[in-house]
Amino acid sequence: MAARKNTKKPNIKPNIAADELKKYYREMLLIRRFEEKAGQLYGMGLIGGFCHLYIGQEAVVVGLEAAAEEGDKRITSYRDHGHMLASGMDPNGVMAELTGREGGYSKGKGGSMHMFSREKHFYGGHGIVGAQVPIGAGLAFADRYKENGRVTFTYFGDGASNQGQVFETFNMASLWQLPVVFVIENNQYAMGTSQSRSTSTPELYTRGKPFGIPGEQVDGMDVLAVKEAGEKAVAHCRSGKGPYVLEIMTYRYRGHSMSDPAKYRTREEVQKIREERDPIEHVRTLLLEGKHASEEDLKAIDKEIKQVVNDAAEFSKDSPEPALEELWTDIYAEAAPQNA
Ligand SMILES: Cc1ncc(C[n+]2csc(CCOP(=O)(O)OP(=O)(O)O)c2C)c(N)n1
Ligand SMILES: [Mg+2]
Repeated sequence: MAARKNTKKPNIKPNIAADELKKYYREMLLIRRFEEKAGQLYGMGLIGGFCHLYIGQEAVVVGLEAAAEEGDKRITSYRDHGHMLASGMDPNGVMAELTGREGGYSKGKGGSMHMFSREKHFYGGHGIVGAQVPIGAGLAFADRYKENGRVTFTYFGDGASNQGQVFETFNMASLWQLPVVFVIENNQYAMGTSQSRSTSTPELYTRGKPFGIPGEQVDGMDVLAVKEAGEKAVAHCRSGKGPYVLEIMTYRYRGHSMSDPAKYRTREEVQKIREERDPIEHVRTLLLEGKHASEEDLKAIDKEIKQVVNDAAEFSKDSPEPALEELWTDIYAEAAPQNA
């Protein structure tokens, strides 16, 4: 990433209320602390299988959720815990699923990459790179068909953006003017492959251009910039003009998954971005320097979030593992969903 140094004097735009900024601070902090706890539980052997953490990328999902309205949908890859929390899913249910417990969103049978919530319009959690992109267009197709004014946020990575099915989807989404925001979370790496080693044209926001889809690159370490771009994209989709591409420049601090030794980048690279570009620190500075919150106010928020995350871990430990008979349930749908 062109790690731009944050030299600008913090300034809250007049249309951003301090309460709103505190809300984003709280939401980003929840994701970070939740992910740190998930990392710890993984280390203790309480989470098994794959686990991809979202630490560093929090402003992307929080900014876009701020631009969403009730009933809008979201779908993403395996790096999905942040999206679930930002959509309002219960941290207890997410953590219990990570630890394979009955109280989890998929009754402990899905794990990190396989959680869904129709109530919060969250459609997963997909382990096959790029697979969620056509599905996201399908969700938008249903909304277009029903003429209900809803928009679908379809998230995918810089690596996934080189997949063939993404271009097929762009073509159809544009042809049918589907209300879908294609969100490319450009964290610059696809597992151990940097973008410069894998991608012929790094300007991913232009990838929709051959299909007539407008696109924009956004600073993903600035929650307000993400929100603003999200609002523009959503307005475009909702007004019936078809899809929109947002390439959001971000960075993941942890390895690709818990088993990644991260030999493809230096510690200094990570450290530099953490120090100069951290999205949570950015909002913290805005709040403090703008005198919209005191150190004590922020400490109180930290304490509150820590409690929510500890409670989620406790809830998970207390929840039993699924019974053996559960192996034979939830295999076939009982009825096709009508009003998803
Ligand atoms: C079709 C397919 N190919 C390869 C993989 C292995 N794989 C898992 S994640 C990943 C990298 C994807 O990177 P990116 O899209 O940038 O997302 P990020 O992990 O950075 O969020 C790969 C190659 C897979 N799961 N599915
Ligand atoms: Mg990536």
